[in-house]
Amino acid sequence: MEAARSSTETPPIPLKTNGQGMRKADKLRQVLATHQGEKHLVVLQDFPDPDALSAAWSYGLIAQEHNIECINAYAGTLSHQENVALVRLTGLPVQRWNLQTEQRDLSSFQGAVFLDNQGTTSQITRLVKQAKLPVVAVIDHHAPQEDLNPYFTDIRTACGATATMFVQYIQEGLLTLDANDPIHVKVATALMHGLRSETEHLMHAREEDFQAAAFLSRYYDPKLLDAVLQTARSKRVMDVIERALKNRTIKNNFSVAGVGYLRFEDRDAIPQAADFLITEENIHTAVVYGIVRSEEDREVVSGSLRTKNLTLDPDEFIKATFGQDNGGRFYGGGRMRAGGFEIPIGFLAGSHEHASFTQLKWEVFDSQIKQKLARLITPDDGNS
Ligand SMILES: [Mn+2]
Repeated sequence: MEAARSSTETPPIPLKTNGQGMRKADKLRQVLATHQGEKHLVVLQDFPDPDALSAAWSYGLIAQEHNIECINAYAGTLSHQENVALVRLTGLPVQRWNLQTEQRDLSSFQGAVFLDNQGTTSQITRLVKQAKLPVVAVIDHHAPQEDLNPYFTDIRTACGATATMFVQYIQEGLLTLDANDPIHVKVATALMHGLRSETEHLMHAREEDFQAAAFLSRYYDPKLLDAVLQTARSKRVMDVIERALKNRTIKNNFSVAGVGYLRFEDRDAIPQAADFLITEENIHTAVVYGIVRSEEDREVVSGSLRTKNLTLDPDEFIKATFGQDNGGRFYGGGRMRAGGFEIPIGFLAGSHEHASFTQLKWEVFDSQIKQKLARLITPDDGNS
């Protein structure tokens, strides 16, 4: 342990070696120690999942050890029924910032933290940049996106979940869990949910994810986890899945479905529909997308990719399919077996007095996305 700690050489593979984890934990402790007494904004993706939520809660408790106060915020919606249940049942501290209707002043914060994302999937990133808020930490398992120039970085693309990374920090001594502390029991339950949901109920878990789950098994509350998992899908989510099923087109083992318009709150129906389409025989990859519309008429094309094909890298696939915007930012990215994208609709956003316009707008985006996808799904068509 001491040897790993005092060694200055960088290990060649930043993967699951414990040495790497140990060094990172020490580095994080150092960085937090130099920010004592500060208040940090923990930025979550617009549609935070259990992995992000549980990581944020753990980060807050770790930071508290250094007298740092954290506010966890997301600018979209807690969309999946299980996520709503997780937050309600555990009392997980998180705030929704509606940037369309309210002004947010970041002057009370001394730093920002990005967990389970690297800024590309949150509207709050823009505010952090405008306020020139120093980025204290980026901790994630998605492929590297834009460089936020943080004091501390830990990006492990081979890691099944950000929750796993936090369990390792805890095991390295950044936080001492107490099985009699009700908050710790709930955090452990949230982390268990985070890493389970991120690894298809441990089906795709690697050794370190299993080790993390084994560690959490000493602290978590199985009944509470069961209550979170028992949450039923809403009818609207079922309807989106039905639309995906009806609209899907299949080619070269890809299943692609546009589901039209859906409400912001139901955005998570898209990955759930993709999860469903991928269960069909001979399908290895599913892409589902729709136009998500908020009450304030903000619209974005939102999509999810799920794959069982080990040779398909979701991050590469999405970046190659949709490319970058004028500012050089990719429209999405991915991690193992999953990816997502968001394409702003800009000037065309919002409801229109003519229903035909709304229909036309969908058709334009739908056919453009299908065409871009087709280039990768059937690369030979049109090239010969
Ligand atoms: Mn994650």
